[in-house]
Amino acid sequence: MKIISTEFITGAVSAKQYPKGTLPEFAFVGRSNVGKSSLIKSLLNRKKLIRISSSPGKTREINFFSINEAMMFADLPGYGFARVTPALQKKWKKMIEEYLTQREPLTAIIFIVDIRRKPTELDLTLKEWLEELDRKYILVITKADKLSSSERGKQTKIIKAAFMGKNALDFTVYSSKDHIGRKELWGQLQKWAREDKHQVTENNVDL
Ligand SMILES: Nc1nc2c(ncn2[C@@H]2O[C@H](COP(=O)(O)OP(=O)(O)OP(=O)(O)O)[C@@H](O)[C@H]2O)c(=O)[nH]1
Ligand SMILES: [Mg+2]
Repeated sequence: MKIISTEFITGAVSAKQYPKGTLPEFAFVGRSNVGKSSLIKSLLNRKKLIRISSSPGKTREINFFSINEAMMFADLPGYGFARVTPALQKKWKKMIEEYLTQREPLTAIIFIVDIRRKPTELDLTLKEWLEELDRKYILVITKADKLSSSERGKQTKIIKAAFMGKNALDFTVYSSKDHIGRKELWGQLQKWAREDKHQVTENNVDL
């Protein structure tokens, strides 16, 4: 994918603040600190991006980015961040729930998990929930650079067995540090954006 333009559209804390949805949209969802914002930066090939901070626990709103005016990315706050107050955790949970239940132009969730971790309760709950809501998702197993290739293979098997449910469209093993999997994931995003019959875009997702 040739990135011609990346535009920060808006930050939203509730559905009425969401931008008008006229583009196929992908939402980046996962535990706090798993690497959602880094994944967006890696995909867009930007070291810095407005509203994407380099310190963890910092995504506090849903940030919308338009890519080539052809697709939209939504960067969500993480769930399960231990170091924020229960009240704030509750607020974030509500924000994520509202987005997942109400956002119409959502083509697929980019469901991100850490390659080093065993499937956690919270992640499994999210997967079940996406299935209940009938939301499609692409599993991204990130931080692959943290493991040797043999460990990578072992962990990938375990994670896939836990998360590749009926609503999983695809999966990619990724590293935002080394950009492993970047081309593959772009191919998947373009494919699913193209196949999203709800969204009509005159702009080209196939650059
Ligand atoms: N080595 C390595 N580090 C990564 C990778 N992806 C993210 N990180 C690091 O993990 C930390 C968290 O990354 P973020 O992208 O801020 O995580 P996030 O999921 O957006 O976090 P919240 O917005 O707080 O939920 C940062 O220190 C990143 O540099 C990766 O693929 N490899
Ligand atoms: Mg973030």
